[in-house]
Amino acid sequence: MSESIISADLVDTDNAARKANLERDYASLGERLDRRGIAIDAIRDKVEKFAVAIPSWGVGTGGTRFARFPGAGEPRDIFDKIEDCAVIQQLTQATPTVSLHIPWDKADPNRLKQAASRFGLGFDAMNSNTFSDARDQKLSYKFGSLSHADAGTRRQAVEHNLECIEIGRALGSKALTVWIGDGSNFPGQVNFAKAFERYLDAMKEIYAGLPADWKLFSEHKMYEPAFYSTVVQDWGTNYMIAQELGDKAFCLVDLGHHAPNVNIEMIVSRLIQFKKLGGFHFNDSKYGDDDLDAGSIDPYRLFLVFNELVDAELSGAEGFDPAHMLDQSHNVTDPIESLMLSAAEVQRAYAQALLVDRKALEGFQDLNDALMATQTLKAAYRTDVEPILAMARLKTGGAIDPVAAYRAAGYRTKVAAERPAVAGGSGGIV
Ligand SMILES: [Mn+2]
Repeated sequence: MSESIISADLVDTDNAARKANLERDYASLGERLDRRGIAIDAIRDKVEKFAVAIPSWGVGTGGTRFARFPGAGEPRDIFDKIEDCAVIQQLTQATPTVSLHIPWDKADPNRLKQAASRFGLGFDAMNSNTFSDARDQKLSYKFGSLSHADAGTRRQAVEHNLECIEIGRALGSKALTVWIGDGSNFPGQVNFAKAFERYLDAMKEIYAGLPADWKLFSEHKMYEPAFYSTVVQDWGTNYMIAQELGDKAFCLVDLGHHAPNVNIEMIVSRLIQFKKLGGFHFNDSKYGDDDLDAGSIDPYRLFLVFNELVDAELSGAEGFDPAHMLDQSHNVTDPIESLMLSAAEVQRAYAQALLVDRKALEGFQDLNDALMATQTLKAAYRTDVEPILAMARLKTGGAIDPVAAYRAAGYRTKVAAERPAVAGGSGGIV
């Protein structure tokens, strides 16, 4: 039995005050879904099993290149971060794993394992960092890492990734995510082809160090920190990388790493079709890589992404098993509250996508009935599935209203007293 950080009695009391209304709302939604030929309990079962990983760096306050305004009671180290992740999991029952970033979260693997298992948490993909210089690092990544012109710098970056795999092995992780900041700020600064060649050679060395049951995720990003060209700039380049490396290499789609208006759901479909979709970093954006909370700006786009995922799931697409993780930066909210709500937003998009009448949709597509086809998607998207999400949480031991229970518990005030503010701290947007 794993430990709970928030008192179970407090969660029970909060749930008890909301349970009768939830049961009425659930029954009413169940009756309406039944008319559409959908069994509400079957949808709830699937939502209960749906999980999204928490990035360790997400529980700290983020920042922009202008400033970072630390919040109260910020985690001081990875062990504080694991406790914050445990709170999120306790109240949402949707986030059973934590994704570590090395070297930010470097610690004795046995201690890390113990700390996580105390709360029943596991470890998701490992993340390497060759986009900033660690203290005592011999060679700088100012001008790149895996694609750097200097062989010694590339070697150092490869070895760091191999070390991440070693740490991950000890923790029971099964994947390495590689995102690099390599690129250029001026036309002519870098030879595109040579830089990509060097990157591929370096990635092949990392791939060779991958255990048989691991996956390697490469993550594309259009711009930033390089503002003219980026080595792994889009899904096309990412697909070439995964193809070049082999069967254990997959593309990771971070929703914020695309130009505005790019049709991300279509990218997802293509990657599924060619068996190279590795997983997601969920977040939302208005202008660029804003790293806002998942579903906060364009929940319909999130739904359309899940429409593709559910289509693949229901059609039994071969090898389809994408990883789900949140990757967002919290500048003005309590990160724990944002992450709890974002996990629910991802589940909401999944639940809504499960409601799409796929047989009807296919019929309208065959008849070229564009209006009814799009209305079929809208009918699913318009359905308020909140009672399904809340019931899934209640049934699995979480909170009907996670933010209300969290605030009632006074967790932030408590940790603010125990964790004195530290200057700087490790943040980061990847
Ligand atoms: Mn990311």
